[in-house]
Amino acid sequence: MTETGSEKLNKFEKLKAEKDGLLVKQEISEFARQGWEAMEENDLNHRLKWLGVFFRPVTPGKFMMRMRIPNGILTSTQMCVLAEVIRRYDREGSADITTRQNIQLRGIDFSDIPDIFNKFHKVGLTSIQSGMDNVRNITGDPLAGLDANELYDTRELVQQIQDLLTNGGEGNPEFTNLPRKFNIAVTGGKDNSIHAEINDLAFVPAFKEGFGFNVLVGGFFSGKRCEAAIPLNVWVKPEEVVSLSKAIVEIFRDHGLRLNRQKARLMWLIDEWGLEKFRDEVEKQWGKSLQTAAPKDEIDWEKRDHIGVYPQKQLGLNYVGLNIPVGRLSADDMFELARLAEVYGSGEIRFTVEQNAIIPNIHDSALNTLLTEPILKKFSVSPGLLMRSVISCTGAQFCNFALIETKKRAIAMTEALEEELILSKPVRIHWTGCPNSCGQPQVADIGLMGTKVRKNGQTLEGVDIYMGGKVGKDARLGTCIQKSVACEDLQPILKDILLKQFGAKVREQTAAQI
Ligand code: SRM
Ligand code: SF4
Repeated sequence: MTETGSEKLNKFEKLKAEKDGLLVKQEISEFARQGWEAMEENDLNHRLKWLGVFFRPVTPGKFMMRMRIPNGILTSTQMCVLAEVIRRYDREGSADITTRQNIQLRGIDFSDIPDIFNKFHKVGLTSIQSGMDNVRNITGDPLAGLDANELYDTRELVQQIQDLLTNGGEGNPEFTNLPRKFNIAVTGGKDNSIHAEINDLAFVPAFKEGFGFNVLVGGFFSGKRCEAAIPLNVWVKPEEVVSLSKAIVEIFRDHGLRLNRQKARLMWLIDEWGLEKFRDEVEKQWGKSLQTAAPKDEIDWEKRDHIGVYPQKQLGLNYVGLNIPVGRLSADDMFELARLAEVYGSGEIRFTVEQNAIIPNIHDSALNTLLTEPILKKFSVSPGLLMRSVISCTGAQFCNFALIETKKRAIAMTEALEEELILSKPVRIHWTGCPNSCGQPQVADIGLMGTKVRKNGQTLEGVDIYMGGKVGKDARLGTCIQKSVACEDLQPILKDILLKQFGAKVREQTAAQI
């Protein structure tokens, strides 16, 4: 059934129609003066997210701020500003690197928010339009401009798309009422380092008339349905990426389905129209003829995790990938990363979708000293083969959707398994606290999705186990292979999977054999 404007709107459509989310930007100083307790419910719970400010029902009064870090790249000055923000809140202040190469800040007092926005503004940071029905942080190749094998440096394109959609970070009312969230990724390397296949819109390198990108559309995860993106049969030149992104977001904004929020992501519109009509409408909106896709794309490599020390394309320079277990940072950690970037590199820090950090532009002569820095004990360049790949969403500590605690559990389980087993290769284990799949269990070697299980008459925290996710070349989504495992019973099950399917060996046995 096709939707019409006269049919009943869902509650989010109503609240957006009553007042656009971006309008709270004008009101934030007054809100902060009066206190969050005095705010109207929809402003507090929903519209603040248009500014990247999230009320956390789990920690009322302690807010989360979600930034936009295009291509996952920050300067050390920006990192210090973010660190200063959370330092005020002592132990309650923390930050997380997210699965979209981004940063979220926690423990924030509401009354400080106008001042924090001023601080962001001074150093070119923005948190605008990072939540609710907006385009999320735009991901790009974490090695852009560093990798000798890259085909295209994605940094400028990603920044241009963000600037267009957010009006240079100030907020753009043209794109603040989408039917639902929208994810965009641009990759210029051969290893699909940003999971193109799980974005609503992705550009992957491909040659036709010179270098350009094939376009994928409709990838998404939700509690109801998960789909890998499909080829739109379009190839564009780099200089066309921004305008095509705009046209596709406009199509989604103007025609995306809005009645049922569970069926509002782009793929549902593609289903309703069919891919051919969708492509035709994109062409009309773009106002130019679309070229058909290049016959093959250039995603030829297995995905790299960037942990370790690697030479850059610039002779004598290196990038160092640090493992930040489950992405969690304290203010001190952030100051320290900023210091390392300044002392040893060029004052730049990058994030990956694996919730890790990269410090680029380190001269050969500075490498050895950098590797003796104490923080590298915490954020290792050569972590265990499970720790280097573990990923976790926020989970019950701060997220009210969560069915289980994730981050602490992910670290404890990883440590316990590494103690028991010797691995011969990294195994990517992703934890996610509920079916929303922010921790992307479907792309993992082993994905763990939080659920509640009944055991001996009790309700316990548990997981559904996913396997078969493949990233990089020929990426595909994993599926659920076992449901409802209580977390207290999980370790031996994971051990068994690692032994039988990933070539792990029991530590004692190996020791005895030697
Ligand atoms: Fe997510 C909602 C955290 C990446 C699918 N996600 C949420 C909220 C905002 C729910 C809430 O209000 O509490 C979570 C905030 C919790 C908190 O306090 O941190 C949340 N999502 C995250 C992050 C922080 C997970 C992480 O630890 O890294 C990631 C932030 C990314 C960013 O910087 O913008 C995050 N979320 C994702 C991804 C992964 C990705 O983009 O590659 C997905 C699956 C991909 C996708 O969207 O297609 C994802 N989040 C969702 C969904 C399900 C969307 C749907 O169509 O149904 C929700 C729920 C919703 O939007 O209604 C959700
Ligand atoms: Fe929260 Fe669920 Fe997303 Fe985890 S997957 S951050 S629990 S919404």
